Amino acid sequence: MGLALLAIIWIITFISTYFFAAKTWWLPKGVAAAAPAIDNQFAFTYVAMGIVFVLAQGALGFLVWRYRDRGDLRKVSYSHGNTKLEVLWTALTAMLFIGLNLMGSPIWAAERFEPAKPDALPVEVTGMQFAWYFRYTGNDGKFGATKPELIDPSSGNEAAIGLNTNDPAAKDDVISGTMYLPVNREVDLQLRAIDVIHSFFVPAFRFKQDAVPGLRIHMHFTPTEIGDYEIACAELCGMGHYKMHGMVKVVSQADFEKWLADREAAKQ
Ligand SMILES: [Cu+2]
Repeated sequence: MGLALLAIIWIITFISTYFFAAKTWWLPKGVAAAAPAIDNQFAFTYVAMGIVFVLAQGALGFLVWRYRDRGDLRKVSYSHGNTKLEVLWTALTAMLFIGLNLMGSPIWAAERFEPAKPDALPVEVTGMQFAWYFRYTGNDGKFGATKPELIDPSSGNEAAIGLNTNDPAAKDDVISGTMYLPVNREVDLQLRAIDVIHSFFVPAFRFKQDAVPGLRIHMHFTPTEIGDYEIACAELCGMGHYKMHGMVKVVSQADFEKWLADREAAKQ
């Protein structure tokens, strides 16, 4: 019986490890400036945890077999554990956990807490059940005011985010259901949510941040490759959560300016 358990534990361990290892990479190609560092962190965590998993499951199978019922009638002695070993593996686990956090947090903190570059493009992202809206400042470089009482999700773009069209700064604001970004230019993102918590997730940018009602959260990142990338909501936000996705189109600076000018012209 002990041997059968050992075999089952080891077989499950090695088969599941094989399937994880055989799929060498789990994310789409990274196309943002911070992506290589995040991928390194991801790969390191993945391999370190894989080794821990295989060693722990290997030891479990071995010990199940080693201390199997041998059918003799000797009195069983109960062990209260081994303090030295417990201190050792608790310390090792803590080191791994805290170490991974220390390694990873500067990558995220740089996007979150360091200010964006002065020439960064300000883009406001508003999440609502169940759509994303993207707002650009227009020529004045300023976002117009919004008012909660003007929010009307059932109507078009401007009212959906509660834009106060009487504010002069709001006149040239461009609002879009698709995100356009110029390549290789930093984006100064401002995240808002109208109703519940959403999470703005662009796997290709390795970027994920909650959008929280009542907060304006600043983050910044730099897309590095022209292309279309998927946006998903990564926070279970209601019945329509599954369809709350969008596209970000990374284009050349010239194409971006043209798109913005066309949108601006369409407002006149
Ligand atoms: Cu959502």
